[in-house]
Amino acid sequence: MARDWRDLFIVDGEAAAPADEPAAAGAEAGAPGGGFFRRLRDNLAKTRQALSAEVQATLLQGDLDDEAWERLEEALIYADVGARTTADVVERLEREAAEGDLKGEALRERLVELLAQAAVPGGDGSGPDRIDLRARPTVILAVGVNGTGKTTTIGKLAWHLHATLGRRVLIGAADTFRAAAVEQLEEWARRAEAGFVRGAPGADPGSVAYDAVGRARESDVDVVIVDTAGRLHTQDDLMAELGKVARVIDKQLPGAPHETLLTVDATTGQNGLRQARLFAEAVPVSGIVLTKLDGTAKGGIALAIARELGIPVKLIGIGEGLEDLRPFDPGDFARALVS
Ligand SMILES: Nc1nc2c(ncn2[C@@H]2O[C@H](COP(=O)(O)OP(=O)(O)O)[C@@H](O)[C@H]2O)c(=O)[nH]1
Ligand SMILES: [Mg+2]
Repeated sequence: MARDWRDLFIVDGEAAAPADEPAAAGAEAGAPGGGFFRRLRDNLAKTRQALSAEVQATLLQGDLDDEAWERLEEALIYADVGARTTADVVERLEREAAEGDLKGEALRERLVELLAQAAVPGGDGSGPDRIDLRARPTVILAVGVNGTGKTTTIGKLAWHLHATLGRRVLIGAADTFRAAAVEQLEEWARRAEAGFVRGAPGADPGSVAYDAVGRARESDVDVVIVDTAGRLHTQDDLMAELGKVARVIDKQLPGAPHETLLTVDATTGQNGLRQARLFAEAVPVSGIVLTKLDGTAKGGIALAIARELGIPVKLIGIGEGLEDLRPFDPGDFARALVS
């Protein structure tokens, strides 16, 4: 489970399998990114208050009857956890409670644990929720609907790769649709001390991606991040364009892109889940970046995406600043939602 930047990335000289603790092992105090976690908790306070009130009233004090479980289900669905994920989690909890030895606080703790497991595809904490940086260069393709925070995320990610891991980063502006988008990205590249490759206005996105990866190969860059346009006129358009960008990158560097990150705006709730599904049909998405968890997001969507699409959330964003992006930690997240 990713906790800090070094846990998220797989680097040279390290096995690909995650070797850390199970999600629910509570290491809140003094954990890396503790300030970030506090802010995440603050942002999710409304959801947590609603959910923990429900847990208190139905699981800890009331009779554990059908109505109690239904109320818990409703509360989780209201928190954006999604119908399927909610049903799975509550059924499991209900069964374990009926079997006997789970009651009181233990019930709440088990709920947190089950939610944390639901947040990782495979459900057992062994999901591919890390980003492998061992290929040189590693190519990361960023996709997502306009406005979800793709460009901002690229900037923050580039900055962390450089500042935390000392990686040489190059950003390719294959969102050639709007000049302002290219300038915004260039400004992020400057802040992150990353190289920058742009095309002529209206240039073919594939050719910009091709050039960016080519330049990275020549100049000893470690990580290339390619921004794309998020127009969603039709599913066919999107498939054609993103598919082409990915193919062209693979032509320049066989096996690339190594990572395709889809940004999802957490405030869009179940609609974000639908968007994610469309993109996942267009390109093989390997990870989700859930942005805007500082807004009106209820948060449960992080769990719904992982469980219902089988794609791990790898990063979460809680603001517009450089430091406002962090590796996703299912255990921390589930605790922030419930307890
Ligand atoms: N509050 C908040 N705003 C964000 C976050 N990520 C991005 N934004 C803002 O969302 C808007 C759209 O972001 P942008 O990166 O341009 O989205 P893109 O169209 O997908 O590239 C910008 O105003 C960003 O500053 C986040 O985590 N929290
Ligand atoms: Mg953009």
